[in-house]
Amino acid sequence: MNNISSPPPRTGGAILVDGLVAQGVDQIFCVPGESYLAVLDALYDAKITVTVCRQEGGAGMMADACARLTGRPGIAFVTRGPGATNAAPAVHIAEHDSVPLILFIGQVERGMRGRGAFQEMDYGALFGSTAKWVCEIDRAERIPEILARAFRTALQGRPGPVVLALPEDMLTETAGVADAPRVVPVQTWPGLTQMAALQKQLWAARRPIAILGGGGWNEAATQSFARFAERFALPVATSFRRAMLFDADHRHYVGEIGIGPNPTLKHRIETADLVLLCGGRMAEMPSQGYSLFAIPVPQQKLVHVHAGAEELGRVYQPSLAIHASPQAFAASLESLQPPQTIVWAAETAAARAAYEAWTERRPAASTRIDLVEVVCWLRDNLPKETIFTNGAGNYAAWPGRFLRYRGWGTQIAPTSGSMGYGVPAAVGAKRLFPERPVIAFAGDGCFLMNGQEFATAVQYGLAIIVILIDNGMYGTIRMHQERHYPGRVSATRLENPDFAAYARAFGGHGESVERTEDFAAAFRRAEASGKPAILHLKIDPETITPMTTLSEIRRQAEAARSV
Ligand SMILES: Cc1ncc(C[n+]2csc(CCOP(=O)(O)OP(=O)(O)O)c2C)c(N)n1
Ligand SMILES: [Mg+2]
Repeated sequence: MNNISSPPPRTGGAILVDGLVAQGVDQIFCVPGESYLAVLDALYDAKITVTVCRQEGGAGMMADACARLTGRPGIAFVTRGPGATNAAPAVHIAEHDSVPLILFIGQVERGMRGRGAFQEMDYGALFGSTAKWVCEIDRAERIPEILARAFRTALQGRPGPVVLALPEDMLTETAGVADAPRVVPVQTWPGLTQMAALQKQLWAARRPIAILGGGGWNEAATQSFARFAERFALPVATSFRRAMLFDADHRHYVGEIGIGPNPTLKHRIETADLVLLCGGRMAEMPSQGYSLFAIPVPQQKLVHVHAGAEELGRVYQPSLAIHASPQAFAASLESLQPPQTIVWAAETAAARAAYEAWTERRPAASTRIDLVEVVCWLRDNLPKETIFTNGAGNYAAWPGRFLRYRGWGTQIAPTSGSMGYGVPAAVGAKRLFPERPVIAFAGDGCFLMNGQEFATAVQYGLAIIVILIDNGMYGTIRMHQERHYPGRVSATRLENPDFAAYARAFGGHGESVERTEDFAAAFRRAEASGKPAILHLKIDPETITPMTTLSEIRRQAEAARSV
């Protein structure tokens, strides 16, 4: 018997796209494939901005960047087999960095599955260890159910990636089903007992410090935490590449605990009597190779706040575990009362002074272009709302140390250390916020991993500015090589193109900058061009970190060998 109130039939492609609209999706990033033509067709009429990319890794990273800025799942569509494998880095990044991402993959027709059909793959096996959930939608009528669950899974608990495979013929079959309502993720609230225990531990502390990290924050949560830090005069550090969780200009901000941290900050955490770790996992990079806290029981009192119950006690057994999302926890902090006398107030001021000294401009280490000066110029001259992105490489140490990330939504950087992330992340961010300046830092190695997405920036008129830091090598690996195998340079040298000409060939603005004093004017010309731009900075390969040179690393390694 017909149900007279059932919605009119739609194709699977239309149900899916309407469902995305119902979830509030307004940006998707894709590389097309014949496996999901029905979705592309439904997008033709939809109120969704579609960005067609040059490689699926780039598409996934753009979606990931948008997710970091909106808090809603980033959406990428790719084709089966090679499209899916190309997108794998984005799924890994989203897993490591706790970013909600939904990757849709076209799949072979249902009746052909298991035959090894054209580009067929088992996505459960491929993404089984990285995605939070992998599912193949086998009937169009189940799309609303599975889509809603995908949004919930990506957003709830510890956020992360979900992969949905879409058999080609499922997308063309019709079903009369209604869209699921917009998912509002549940926030996990801390219990009153735990907040009271936290207050007690704070009142007993003499040298406390907070460390912010992880995913699932929003602007309001960062502001609530800042108010709490002010009321308690608490020093606040951020975890590896999570600097945007706390305004670097704030008098309680004391720096990032990541690669090559300020030694005084590291010491302060080591000698703290209470660490309030909020949202982060204290994985290998922030924990300095798992050496900062004793395992399994840290020497400091550790209050660990995390939205994923499975993360609490995963490595470190905390003195107080609080199963709460950053948003709920930050809101709950309003109820805590600071002690009448804050005994650590002078410590907070000292920690801030140490941060300021650490990030102070310093004399150029080389006569060639000086990255300290370049980054300090950017921090002094760009508006507060500027978004900075980067990928992985030693070049990222300069913005990591000398830039000031001034709050929510200003930094998009992979804690997973995935090269090639900075350029697509900048394209995604600029697509979302065309009015905000978006700057991508990239090494010569990093840039060419996804540099082709510069074409996407040109195609959509997205005037990102890439600061391309060229030392003619995979510098990070060369540094490790010199440490472990001094003088034996193997597979780390790069012969590079003229990157300024590359930018111009793509229809962008490109310039080489040879001297520090020419940077500011070149940057202003890049801005004024109104086009996506690359500023090609050929740095002295010797300046391998803000602290030391390649020759010095080699000399020390050789000296250590000869004793
Ligand atoms: C996708 C990926 N491949 C390889 C690595 C290993 N790796 C880390 S840094 C690095 C070199 C980065 O080179 P470049 O972008 O030129 O930056 P530099 O270190 O020279 O400043 C490599 C190969 C990685 N992190 N990610
Ligand atoms: Mg390099």
